Amino acid sequence: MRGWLLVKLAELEVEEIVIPLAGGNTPAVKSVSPNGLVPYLEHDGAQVWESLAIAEYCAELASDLWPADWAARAHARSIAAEMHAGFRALRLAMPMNLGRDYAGLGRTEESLHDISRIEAIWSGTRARFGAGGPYLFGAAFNAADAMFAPVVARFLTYRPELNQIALDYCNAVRAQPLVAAWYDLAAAEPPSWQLEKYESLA
Ligand SMILES: N[C@@H](CCC(=O)N[C@@H](CS)C(=O)NCC(=O)O)C(=O)O
Repeated sequence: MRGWLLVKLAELEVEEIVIPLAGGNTPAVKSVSPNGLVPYLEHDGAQVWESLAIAEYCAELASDLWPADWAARAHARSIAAEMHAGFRALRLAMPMNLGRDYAGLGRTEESLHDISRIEAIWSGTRARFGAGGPYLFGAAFNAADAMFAPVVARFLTYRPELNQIALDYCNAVRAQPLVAAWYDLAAAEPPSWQLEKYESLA
């Protein structure tokens, strides 16, 4: 989701190759991607993997993916890097599955700790840089928002208790046209792509 959003935001001309995941170690992914994971981008002779590296690559071609102000840009890079490297407990307890209703599931001590840190990041960023629009840095949905989009998707599926700032932010991200398009694409996936371990949680 992150890589796709970033490439779309930067309007790169790419051929999309969709590989149904096996839930880890998918052979078709391993055979094409250097780290054996998606997202993986090939563009104009460059090979880029890891979503944060894809964010930086896309921002070289579309500089407005990071905020123009240097302090805001530093903050955006910091929270994007924190997201990229962290929140493992949240990821494990609330596996991403769009459009499901798993309200109340996945609330472990560790995942709730991650969630409160995310609330603090979103509240602090919105308070300092978010005037003028619903996203982390205001009116433009940028690379930091794209990096947090899968967190939003988890919150919409598992519905942990969130403060109003986080709830409003989740709704704004869900309504963003590219995010909405990703949800539509996910809803259109054939049932054979679904993984039982993620479908049997409710
Ligand atoms: N740190 C990597 C994480 C990528 C990752 O975990 N990708 C998962 C899907 S979201 C994957 O490729 N899984 C392979 C599989 O399920 O076979 C990034 O940010 O790009």
